Amino acid sequence: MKSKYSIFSLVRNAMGYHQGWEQAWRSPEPKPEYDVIIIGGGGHGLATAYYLAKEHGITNVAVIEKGWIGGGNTGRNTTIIRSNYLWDESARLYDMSLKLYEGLSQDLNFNIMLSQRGVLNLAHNLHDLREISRRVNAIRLNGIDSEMLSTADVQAMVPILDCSKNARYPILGASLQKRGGVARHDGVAWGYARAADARGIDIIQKCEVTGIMRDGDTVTGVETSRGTIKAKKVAIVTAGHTSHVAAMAGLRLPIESFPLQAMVSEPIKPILDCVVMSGAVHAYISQSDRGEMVMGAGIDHFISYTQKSTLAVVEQQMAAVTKLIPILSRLRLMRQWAGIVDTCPDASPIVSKTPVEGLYVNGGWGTGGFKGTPGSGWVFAHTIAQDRPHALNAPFALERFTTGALIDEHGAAAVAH
Ligand code: FAD
Ligand code: PYC
Repeated sequence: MKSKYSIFSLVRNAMGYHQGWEQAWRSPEPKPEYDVIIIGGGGHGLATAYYLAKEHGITNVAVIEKGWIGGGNTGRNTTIIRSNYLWDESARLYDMSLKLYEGLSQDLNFNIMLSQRGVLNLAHNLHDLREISRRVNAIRLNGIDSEMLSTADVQAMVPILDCSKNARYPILGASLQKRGGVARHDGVAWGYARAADARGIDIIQKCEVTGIMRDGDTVTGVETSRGTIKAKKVAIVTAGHTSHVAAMAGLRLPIESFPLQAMVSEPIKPILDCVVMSGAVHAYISQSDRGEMVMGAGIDHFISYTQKSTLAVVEQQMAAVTKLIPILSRLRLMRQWAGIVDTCPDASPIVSKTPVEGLYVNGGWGTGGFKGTPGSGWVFAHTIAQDRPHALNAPFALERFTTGALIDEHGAAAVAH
């Protein structure tokens, strides 16, 4: 069959300043009322909308986004995907998410550029080595791929790492999850948006939720910068602003918000074909398909909503990264940015019903929610549709902060918090 996309149409489109381009999703006016309103058009909100339609046949749904879809943490993260979490509850949720990622391009008919290039976590001392091997064993007991590498294995896999005996950060070994890797973050948001729109979901951008309406203990809708919209159910999926938006409904959440910074270098030829993380030196690095070295740090040390990047983080970050991979000292940095991440006391997310009937919350994914996007959307859609959690997200309910059944994943969050 002859393709409608010839070289001439490519040139015409390139010169045409988007005129005549097919819209990937509609831009509808808000309706007066929906069955479900999802506040937040990041990956998690869009995935929730998609699975509400696909798995539960609920399509009278609006995703309300104050800026543009994917403009929050979804478009600011460093795209690392993995499921090497310690506890059974997390292992099940994150690995289900990874499995969804593995079929996502086909499911959405949109290339999310998943690249399972492997994720390495370095051990720099005996304590790291013991901790990492304990983790590898726990992960394997959950049926998830994970293995230990020796120093020689690490050196063979990443020749540019300084694995010498007198290195500033000696490398005694590493864990490897081969199924881990990266995916195109915008692609995930766009893919879900397109597929949700095709199933009738309204995606409403440049519309800020300014209030959540209640009648006694039941939610009734939202106030927005474009007027009041009624809804039978409202879902808060506003990473970075979860506690602030929940407070609009009178809820106080155990969440603190911090900036998390990352940066990329100028593009260079391929030199690194896996993801390298080091919890001990709070640094991680991968190479994007465009050739940029993508590097990130731990969270800033203070609570803030400023979303600013700082020189101190570049200095710390580059000091660590150039000791790990000395040849990078010749590179120029190109961009640096920050996102605001919501962290819970146990470094695990909240995917839950709330004490307000018809109000649901999905947040607190901290520094690690990109990998959770498909799984989070899937279980949250189930929770909203059935008004009860799925077995996979039941342990991540708000109640754990009163029962004490915390899921401490500080070690798995590793680099970041
Ligand atoms: P977001 O994409 O932030 O979406 C929330 C949306 O809500 C935003 O678009 C926002 O504009 C909107 N919103 C907020 N308030 C309102 C309102 N009042 N009305 C309407 N809309 C509102 N995770 C990983 O797994 N791997 C990584 O490598 C990784 N690296 C990271 C690096 C950095 C620098 C950062 C900042 C984060 C990183 N993360 C990573 C974490 C990950 O990005 C997040 O956990 C995840 O993207 C959260 O997705 P989300 O859809 O919940 O949030
Ligand atoms: O969760 O893998 C992760 C991660 C890496 C960098 C920030 N978060």
